[in-house]
Parts: sequence; C-alpha cells; structure tokens
Amino acid sequence: RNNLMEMTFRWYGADQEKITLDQIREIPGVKGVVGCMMDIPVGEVWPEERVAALVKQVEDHGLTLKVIESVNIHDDIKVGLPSRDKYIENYKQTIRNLAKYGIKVICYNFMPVFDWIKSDLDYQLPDGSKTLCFEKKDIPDDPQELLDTYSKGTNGFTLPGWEPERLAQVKHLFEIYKDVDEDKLRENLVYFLKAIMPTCEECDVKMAIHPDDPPYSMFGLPRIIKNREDLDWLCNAVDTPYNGITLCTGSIAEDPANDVYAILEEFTRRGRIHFAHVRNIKYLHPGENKDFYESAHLSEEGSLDMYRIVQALHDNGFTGFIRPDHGRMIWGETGRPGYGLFDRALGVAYINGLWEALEKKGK
Ligand code: DNO
Repeated sequence: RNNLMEMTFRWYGADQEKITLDQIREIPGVKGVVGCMMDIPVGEVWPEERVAALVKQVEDHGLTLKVIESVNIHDDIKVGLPSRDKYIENYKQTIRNLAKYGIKVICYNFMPVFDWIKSDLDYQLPDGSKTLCFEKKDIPDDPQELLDTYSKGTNGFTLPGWEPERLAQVKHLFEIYKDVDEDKLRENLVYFLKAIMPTCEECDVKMAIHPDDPPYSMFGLPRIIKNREDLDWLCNAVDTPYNGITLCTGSIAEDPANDVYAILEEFTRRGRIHFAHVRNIKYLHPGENKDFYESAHLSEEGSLDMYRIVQALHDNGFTGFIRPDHGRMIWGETGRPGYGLFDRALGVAYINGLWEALEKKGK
C-alpha cells in the first residue's frame, strides 16, 4: 500500500519573506519546504555553497529540502536561440549542485514571457478574506498594463515568475517569441529535456513541469502544457520517469473542459506526477466563461471535489511531494499574494485529513 506522500510548504527564503521556518515546522504533518533562490538571475548556475547553506538552514529547523520550485528556464532555451546550449549547460550544473545536497525534484514551467496570469491579486470574498482571481474582462489588451497592476498589488514582494528585471524587457520578449508557435515551442522543450535527461538520471533528480496557468493562450503567446493530450505528448516525447509533471489542480481545472480527476488518476498511475499543487477554485460564471477565483481548499467553498482529487492521488500509488497551493489572505494577514501562512496551513490540515481518511478506509 502506498502511504508515502510527503507534505511540503513553499518557502521563499529568510530574506524574501516574513514566514519563518519555525512557523512552518509547527504546522502538523509538514515534513519539508519547497525552496527557491529568487535572487539568482535566470540562466545562471546556482552556486554549490548557496545550495549547501540553504539546505543546512532548512535542516537545522527540523525540515527537509527536497523540492525546488522553480529553476526557471531561460527564454533563449524556450525560443531556441543558439545561445541555448550555454544555458542548458548551466542548468545541468545547477542540477548537479542541487543533487549533491539531496534535492530530488525540480519544478519548472515552459510558459513564454509570463508565468501565471490573474486579473486581481486582492479579490474580496464575502467572508472578508482576499484571494487571487481571473476575470477575462479585466485582462488588459496591453500586457504592460498588467505588469503595472502587478507591481502595485504585491505588497512589496516579488512574485514568482514575475522577476522585475526580466519583465522590464517585456517588449523585447514579445519580439523574440514572434516566430515561436506551439510546434516550435514543443520542439524546444524536447530539445531541452533530451539534453538534460542524462544528468537527471545520473543525479537522480526528477523534472516536474508545471502546467500553463491559465491553460490556454494569452496575448497570442503559445501554450503547450494545457490538457491531457499535452501531458500525454510530453510523457511520450521523452519517455522516462525523470521527465515528469507538477500536477497543479487549479491550473488544470481553470479550463472546465479538463477532467482534472481523470488526469490526476492517469498520470499518477503512469508514475509521472512527482509533485502535486493542491488547490480549489470557484468558477464565477459556470457554463458561460472560464472566470474563477481561488477559493479556500474545502470542497464546498469551491467548484472542485477535493476528496476526489486527493483520492485520485492516493488510490493510484502517488509517492511524491504535495503542497497546498495558494491560500487566501485571512485573519488580517498581509503578504505575498497567494502565499500567506494561515490559509495554506489550513490547506495542509485539510489535505492531511483527507489522506488519513483514505488510508484508514483502505485498510
Ligand atoms: C504560482 C506558481 C508558479 C509556479 C511556476 C513553476 O504561484 O504556482 O509560479 O511556481 O509556474 O515554474
């Protein structure tokens, strides 16, 4: 029987946030943190001594660091420029440096220009809490406007995937992606994966791609990890368990045409989900459009059945890492949108409760 999931909590680092490792350690059931190094420019090697120091710091607080989210992919790799080989070599060295200190999974994404997109980072819910929300009508035609909104609404924190120095050149980025369609982007992803897989195998580090958020094209940019077919393509294109998935339930369900439960079941069974981001979303106008907000984790607060989500992982032999995904801002907390302490801690407790019930029911 499988009871090997490992509950984790995303942590941005002592100089990047006010949530402390001691606080995380006190959340029942959390074994490890999901770490990152936001200050290292994309494309550069993560220095071994920095990795060693981070792992030591986490372990000194009684937690483990086995998952990194994210080692971002340089745009030259996504676009397929000749300079990509240099960045791929750097990526391989980063994998080696991480492996040496016990990292097992690297979460990344292959979205051009933007990581996740939301229209509102402070959407007010009737109960007083605030959350992230996506309403198509509020997405400006000019991406620059969105960037301006984000730079105002993040409470002084850098948002993951929205690094200011990179986004300062958003016009240039749109320019270099001008001839990159979905096929080209797929080709470039396969080129990247084939180049790094031997290193991953040698180091026993699994790659886990995050689905596109939202899972459809925005601003005319290609998106290639949107649905079951894309995930199936990915697994077959480079057919090794080291080429795996970060299954983000929210991102997948943001297209209501996706059957998030069936996708979870299938790719867990296929041994390709190494990391699960578990969150609930609430469709604002079901049947009419894809607008949604990120609700509390509890099933009845959103549109997803969280029991079925956890069951899909549990019953199909999931042995990877889980983290509650974004949480709302509750109890007066302020912080990085999506990444407060309190609501994510409630998410942990809830997912652990579902897992325990499934375990005991199965015995
Ligand atoms: C947002 C996150 C994403 C995710 C990246 C993975 O909160 O889920 O930024 O970390 O897409 O590379």
